[in-house]
Amino acid sequence: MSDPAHIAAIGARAEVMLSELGAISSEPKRLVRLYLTPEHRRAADLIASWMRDAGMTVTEDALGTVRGHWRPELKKRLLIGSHIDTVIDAGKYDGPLGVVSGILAVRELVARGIELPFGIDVLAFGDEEGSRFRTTLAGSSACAGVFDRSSLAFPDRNGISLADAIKAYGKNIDDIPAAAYDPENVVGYVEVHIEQGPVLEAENLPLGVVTGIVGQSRMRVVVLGEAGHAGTVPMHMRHDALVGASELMLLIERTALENQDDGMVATVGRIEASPGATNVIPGRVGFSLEFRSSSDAKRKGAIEQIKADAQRIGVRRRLEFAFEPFHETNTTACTPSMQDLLSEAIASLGYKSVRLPSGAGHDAQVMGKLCPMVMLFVRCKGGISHNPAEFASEADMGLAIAALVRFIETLAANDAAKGAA
Ligand code: HGY
Ligand code: MN
Ligand code: MN
Repeated sequence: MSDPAHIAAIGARAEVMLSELGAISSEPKRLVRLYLTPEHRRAADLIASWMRDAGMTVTEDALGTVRGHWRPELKKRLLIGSHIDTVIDAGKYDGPLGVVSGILAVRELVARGIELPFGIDVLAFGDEEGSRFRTTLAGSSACAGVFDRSSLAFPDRNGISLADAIKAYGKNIDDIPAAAYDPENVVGYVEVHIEQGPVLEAENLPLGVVTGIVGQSRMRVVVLGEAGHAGTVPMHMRHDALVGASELMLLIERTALENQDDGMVATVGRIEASPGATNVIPGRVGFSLEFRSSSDAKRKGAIEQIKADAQRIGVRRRLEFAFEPFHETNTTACTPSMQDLLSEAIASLGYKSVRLPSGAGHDAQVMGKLCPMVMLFVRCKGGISHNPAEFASEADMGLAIAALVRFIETLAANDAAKGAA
């Protein structure tokens, strides 16, 4: 599969599919597709139809992951996947590119009548972003056998629990354990994803091989002070929860800036102050906080630092700070031998590639707990993502799918050679 016209045609097909999928949104003016919603159902049905057209049988597990099975009779499975949920006001490539790449790679294998010693499951996970519930990576966690059942109680903003949403979607939480793969039967997991960063574009390269995915800690911080009359409470007598939260946020930024050698980042993405009136001193603030770093120790150290800072602010301002963690994943290395196979596959197409870490989280992080895992990054314009301006070219997507097919062929040849040995 090195004919440039054929590769270009596959990239064009990917673009058509991603545009069709990208049109499935709960809002007319921006892309919002949340886990276990009617939009998730419509997207899952569209993807299932593509999988069947490509010659796969289709099932869905208890967490709504759509699974396309090619050569279901074979015990050994290569898993290819990514997520189909989105952030709020998303781009159309983050996630779906990995599912469409898997489907088009299987189409290519079928078209060429290629025999493999393993079957392929293409997996479309419904919850990687964590945009609806505080969970994240729910679908891949179930496949990897590490699903945290306590997250079933997590409510969405309307108070609907994950368990109730799963039931409303037509699934049964009792079937969650059955979603787990047996590691014995899994050859590995590979995920094609836009880079969501500037490196490949800066290097003028279409593709990159991911060395590892940074660890993340996500939590909710609640600040309790005292609501009061904005006009009558003197400044020195206030216990203003929003000012206290703001002071901590500047220290959060400083802590991340002091840890740049590990690429530490810290973000407060969402905040609410109550009672939320112009003339009332905020008595309660809640905000989301996440830290990421290539060093797990540094990341955990930074969180302890921030808790100590909060303690000091609390004493001085007579505020209480509570930290409610809800997501933790350690830095996960991609399997070196699979990285090499992916680099060779790209080289066989006549392209150089770089190896680079991922600052973004991915389903691959969890799948790495189940089996050997690797990710293929695709250049994206300006490194922009989690933004409707997100863009990957047809040419680069075509190359990614060609490299994926070549990767699968080499993996099969190595597997067969091992088996023959
Ligand atoms: O947040 C992330 O890194 C991913 O896009 N969910
Ligand atoms: Mn994302
Ligand atoms: Mn993603």
